[in-house]
Amino acid sequence: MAFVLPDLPYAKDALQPHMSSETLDYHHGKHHKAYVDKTNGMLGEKGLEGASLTAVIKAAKDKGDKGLFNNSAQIWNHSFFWQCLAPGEGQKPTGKLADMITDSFGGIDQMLAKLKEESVGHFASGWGWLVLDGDALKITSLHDADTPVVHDGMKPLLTLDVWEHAYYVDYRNARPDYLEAVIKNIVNWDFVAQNLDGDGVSRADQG
Ligand code: MN3
Repeated sequence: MAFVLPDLPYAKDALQPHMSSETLDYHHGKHHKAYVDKTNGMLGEKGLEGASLTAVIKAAKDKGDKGLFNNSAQIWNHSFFWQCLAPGEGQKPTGKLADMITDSFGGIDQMLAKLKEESVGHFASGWGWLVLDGDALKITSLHDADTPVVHDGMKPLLTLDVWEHAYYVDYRNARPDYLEAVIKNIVNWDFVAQNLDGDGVSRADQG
């Protein structure tokens, strides 16, 4: 069965002014869709028809198949990323997640500053991540299409796309301004908290 482009979990104009409908037209409708189409076009020749998305990503990694890995991993990364966002203003972590953040980083603002610093500082294309590493919260970044799906023990909680296509329409080259707006306003902290169960990988899987 072919993989599909998942619908956005909100209207295309719902994240404005922080992320425009034009950005989502391109980022979801063109970039994310292209990863889906390219992956589907490769599954037959690779003998992977019927495999789940995460199984395809792991098989591509094991075989050193960069084309299949990059495209399939980007399906998963984007499917996870859209769920990490939600319409709103000034949304903040609450409850157990907030307590864990304070224990690990000294406070929510300190964690958000560290997440922004890591994501701004990632050279060229990649993804900023808040993950569970064992039972501890950790901020890291992964390059290009690299994904927690292929890192044992790295359980994804939140990701931020720092490829230029994520911000060029709205912020031109100003990656820090994009990250400031997203981190301070439209993160879906309920989704992030849900992923504390360690099952974040399954929430962007399909097939
Ligand atoms: Mn992207």
